[in-house]
Formats: sequence, structure tokens, C-alpha cells
Amino acid sequence: MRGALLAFAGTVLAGIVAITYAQEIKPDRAIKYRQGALTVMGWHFGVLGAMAKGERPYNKDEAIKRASIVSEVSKLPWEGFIPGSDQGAPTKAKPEIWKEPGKFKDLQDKLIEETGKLATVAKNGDEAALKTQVGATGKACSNCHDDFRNK
Ligand code: ASC
Repeated sequence: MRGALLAFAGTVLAGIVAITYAQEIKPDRAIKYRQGALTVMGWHFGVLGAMAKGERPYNKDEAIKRASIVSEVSKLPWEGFIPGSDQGAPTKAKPEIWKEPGKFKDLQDKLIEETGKLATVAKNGDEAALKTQVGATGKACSNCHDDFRNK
């Protein structure tokens, strides 16, 4: 009983902390945060894209490093899309993000799934398979951009 009460109190406290913290985040910080994460992802994915296109020599260790960064960082930008952050700093985010949260979340999940596969494929060291998965991952990027990012 005491344990259950403590657990309940902990949950309530965590909820209050989360709400307070969310309220403290100003839209411009959230916008810069998510853009930072997306820029980091684009930087490392760009190297893999260059490898896939033969503009850069294939290198297994480098592919592993880049793909694991992309995989981890692909989980990060989304908490920056807080309500009210459709403006507050220059942003290409479309208002649809906040009107169709389920669809936006599905596209995030799809990206995270594809980047997870990218990291696995990179470790296998199969250059052709990497190339295919770079294509699938890029498609997950652009599917979301098509609906939710202004040009
Ligand atoms: C990149 C990058 C994107 C995606 C997208 C894939 O390297 O910065 O936004 O790939 O162009 O279609």
C-alpha cells in the first residue's frame, strides 16, 4: 500500500515537473533545438548518401559510425515540435504538424525504423545492401518533408 502510494506520488510529481518544464520552453528554443538535431542527422546521412552515389569511397567503419549517429539522432528532433512552435523563429515546419499529430508521429516512427535498419545494415558490411537502405531511409525523410515541411 505504502509502495503504491509512493509510486503514485512519484508519478504525479513527474507529471508536474514535465508540465512545468514544457511551459518553460520558449518556441524559439524548441525550433532551434529540432533544427539542430535535424541538421546533425542531415550531415551524417549526407556522407552515407555520397557513399551510396559513389561520390565518396565506401568505407565500412565510417558507414557504421555515420549510420549509428543517424539512428540515434533520428529519435531526438520530435520533442522540439511543441505546441505553439509553428512560429517564433524562422522555420519551415508546416502548421499541419499540429493538426495531424497522428500522421506526423507515424512518419517519425517510420524514419526511426528505417534508420535502425540502416545502422544494422552498415554493421553487416554489405555495400549494396547499404545503398538500398540509404534509399529507403531517404524516402522516409522526404515522405515527411512532402507533407510537413515547406520548401
Ligand atoms: C539528406 C537531407 C535530407 C534528406 C532528403 C532525402 O541528406 O538533408 O533532408 O537527405 O533529401 O530525400
